[in-house]
Amino acid sequence: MTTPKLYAHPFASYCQKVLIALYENDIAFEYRALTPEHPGAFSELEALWPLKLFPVLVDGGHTVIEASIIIEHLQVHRPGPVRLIPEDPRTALAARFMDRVFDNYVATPQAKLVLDRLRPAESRDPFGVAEARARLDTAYRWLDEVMAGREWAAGDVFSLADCAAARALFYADWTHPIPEAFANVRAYRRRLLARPSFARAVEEARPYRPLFPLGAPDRD
Ligand SMILES: N[C@@H](CCC(=O)N[C@@H](CS)C(=O)NCC(=O)O)C(=O)O
Repeated sequence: MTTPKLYAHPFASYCQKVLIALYENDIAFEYRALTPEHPGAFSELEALWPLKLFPVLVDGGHTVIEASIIIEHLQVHRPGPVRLIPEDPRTALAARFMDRVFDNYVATPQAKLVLDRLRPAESRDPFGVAEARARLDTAYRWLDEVMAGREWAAGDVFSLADCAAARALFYADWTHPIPEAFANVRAYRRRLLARPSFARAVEEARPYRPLFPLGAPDRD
C-alpha cells in the first residue's frame, strides 16, 4: 500500500481538521506542505484541483478533495482504532450534521472576518462582517445548549464532528471571542485543545502565528 500524500498548510483551518483525523489513527503520510520550503507543492496542488483550495489528499488512485470527504475516505480506506465516522448510523448522522454546523456556521463566518481584513480598505464589507459576527453569536448560543449534556459534538465518542469543531472554535475564539457566559462551549474548546491529536496540530502551527491577519492573541 502506498503512503498517501497530503497537500496542506499547518496553520490552515481546514487542513488541521484533516491532520487531526490522520493523527487520531496514527496514519503515516507524506506531507506536501504548502510552505516556502516546498516550492513545487503549490503547482502540484493546482494540477490536482484547479480551485487551489486545500487540503487535498492523494491516496493510491484517488485524489480526495474537501476535508470532510477526506476524513470519510480515511475511514473507508485506512481504518484505525478510532472510528471518526461512528458505526451506528444514527450517531454517524449526528456526527455529519455537527460537522456541517462547525464548517458552515462557525468556520465560515470566522473566515469572513479574517478574509475581510485581507481586502483592500476600499473593498471591505462591513455589512457582511456584521452579519458574520451575528451568525457566530447565534451559533455560540445554540452550541452552548447542545454541548451542555455532551462530552463530544456527536455524543460520547470523538468523531468527524470534533475534527471540525477543534479548529473552528480555536480560530473563532481568536476572531470573535466566545463570551464567558457560554461556559459549555468554552469547556468543550478546552477539551479539544487537550486532545493529543489537536494539541499536536496546534503545536505544529505555532511558528506560523505571525501570519494571522487579525493578530494572534498571546494564548491558545
Ligand atoms: N470546503 C473546503 C474548504 C477549504 C479551504 O477553504 N481551505 C483554505 C485553507 S483553510 C484555502 O484553501 N484557502 C486558500 C484560498 O482561499 O485561496 C474543505 O472543506 O476542504
